[in-house]
Amino acid sequence: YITKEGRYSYELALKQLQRLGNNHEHKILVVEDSRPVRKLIVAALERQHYQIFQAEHGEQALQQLAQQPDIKLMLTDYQMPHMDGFELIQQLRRTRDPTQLCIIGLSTNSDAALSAKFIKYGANDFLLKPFLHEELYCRVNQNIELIERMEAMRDAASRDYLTGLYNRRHFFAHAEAHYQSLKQQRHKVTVAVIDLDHFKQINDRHGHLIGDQVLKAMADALTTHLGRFLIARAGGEEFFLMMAGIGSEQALRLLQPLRQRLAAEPIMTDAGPITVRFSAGVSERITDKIEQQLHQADILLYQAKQGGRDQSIG
Ligand code: GH3
Ligand code: MG
Ligand code: MG
Ligand code: MG
Ligand code: MG
Repeated sequence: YITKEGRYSYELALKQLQRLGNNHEHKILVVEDSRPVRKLIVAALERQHYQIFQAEHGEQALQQLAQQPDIKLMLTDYQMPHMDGFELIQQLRRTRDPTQLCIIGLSTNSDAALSAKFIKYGANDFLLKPFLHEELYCRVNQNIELIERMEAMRDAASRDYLTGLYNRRHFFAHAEAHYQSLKQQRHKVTVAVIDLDHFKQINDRHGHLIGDQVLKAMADALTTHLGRFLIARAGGEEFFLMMAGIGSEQALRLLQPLRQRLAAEPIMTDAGPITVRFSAGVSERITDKIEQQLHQADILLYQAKQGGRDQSIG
């Protein structure tokens, strides 16, 4: 392994080896009509343990990507039969931005404008043929790292830091689109707003840290019992649930085991066992807008609180 300064580094080589362990998780598509060049690139990347897919031209590449939607990086030649590299990139960029698919263009020294053109059409990077294996690795690894970092950032932005559940923003961004497609398919959809009872007392009695432990345990219990639905921490000690394909009667039934479990098994905290109860408002689709349905669930939640808490109303 050669460092920036051109020296061999044992430490970097070791790091590189440790990275290789994860490379098999990454799928790379190599699009190149020249068989010898393609074989060369494929062999080099396979030595790095990446999962490699191949295509001889743009059309084949599109087929491969349709079959393997989790391919994250594509290396593509320019001149190819049927569909060239630019047309391929242009088509792909209509549906996949660089946070979903990284593209490295393969250009040649004979046309100096090619590299710039690749970038203009939407490639992230380019590689001049012929290239050293070392440069291929550097560019591929760097682009894979970039995509991983972007995925981590996207995930962090959509989750609640304390509980790891989706946050309010993700719920609305995701629920709205999903909501419309469920409506078109005439599927039922129910939302529930769940709020812990007298949670403030737990904080007041035991402190915020213990309150946090209770919130985490509640999130775990929600995931265990209702993990197949979209669950979000809406804020504080309030949670949203979007249950696709489920009516409100069934939703009320599905909340029962969670209620029973929380009543029967106190949450183990650093301040000892604490029993939590919750109130819930459950609303089946009434209008086109998820906000209105949530508002309806909120009204029912208020009724549940007024009616003595520890109950779900649908
Ligand atoms: P009710 O049964 O009417 O819902 O009563 P409640 O005490 O649960 O509701 P209230 O809205 O009065 O209090 C909610 C409390 O939740 C107040 C707030 O300090 C606390 N809280 C909000 N976010 C967090 C958090 O992230 N951690 C902790 N520990 N407490 C939080
Ligand atoms: Mg070619
Ligand atoms: Mg509460
Ligand atoms: Mg309250
Ligand atoms: Mg509340």
